[in-house]
Amino acid sequence: MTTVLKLGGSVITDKDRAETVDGESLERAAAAIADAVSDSTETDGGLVVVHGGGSFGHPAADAHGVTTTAGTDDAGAVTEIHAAMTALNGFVRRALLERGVEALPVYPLSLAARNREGDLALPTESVETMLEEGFVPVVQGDMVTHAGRGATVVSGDELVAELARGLDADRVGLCSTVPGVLDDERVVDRIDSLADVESVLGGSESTDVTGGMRGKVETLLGLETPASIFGLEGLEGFLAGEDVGTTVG
Ligand code: IP8
Repeated sequence: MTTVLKLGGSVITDKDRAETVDGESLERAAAAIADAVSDSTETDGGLVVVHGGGSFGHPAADAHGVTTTAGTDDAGAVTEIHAAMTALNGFVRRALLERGVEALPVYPLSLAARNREGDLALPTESVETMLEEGFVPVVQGDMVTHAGRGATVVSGDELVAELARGLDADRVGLCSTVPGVLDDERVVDRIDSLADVESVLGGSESTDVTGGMRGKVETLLGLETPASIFGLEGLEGFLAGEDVGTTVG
């Protein structure tokens, strides 16, 4: 069973304070991952952790006017945004390493690229070999070079989708700040098409250059593998193989 899990940037950072980790949430997520990696047969085929930008990547990208489609030719700007994400990647890996998880960093800037149509190419040999060797790859949302546009943002959600396809993953999970896609207070169990939930999918309140919940659902609907969106309280259950939160696709 190969699992791709995204830790939302807004889960592991304080989205309202620049470059600040939400220590309690990160510790909780790292503990759930460490338990799953040491105990659960669900993650026997390997676990890939992807993380979003939160208060690290998004303000940096916003300051340079860069999104997944608006690019920059300024290597300094690209490096600054990349460095913010690399700093967060370091916090995530440290929390995992402290719990005995053999976490290694994956930097899409040096690995992936977009063509003129904006399609992402992400070679997976490196991640595959990490998994075969028992490591847990920790992949950051990042900047990538983009044909004709310099470099653009690649969101953790896009990376999750590419990795799920490339690794033929069995399970995909997005750990978010909410317990699933919400219709008023109620968690929507299942989403099969965007039209089903158009009215309940709002934007994100904090600075988010990559599309909020609507973007997540859209990306996940394109996958063969059904994906779950859930909150931190659902992470242990997800890693134990349970259906938690909202299932998309
Ligand atoms: O939080 C964004 O990743 P996301 C990455 O998954 C950057 O959308 C660089 C802002």
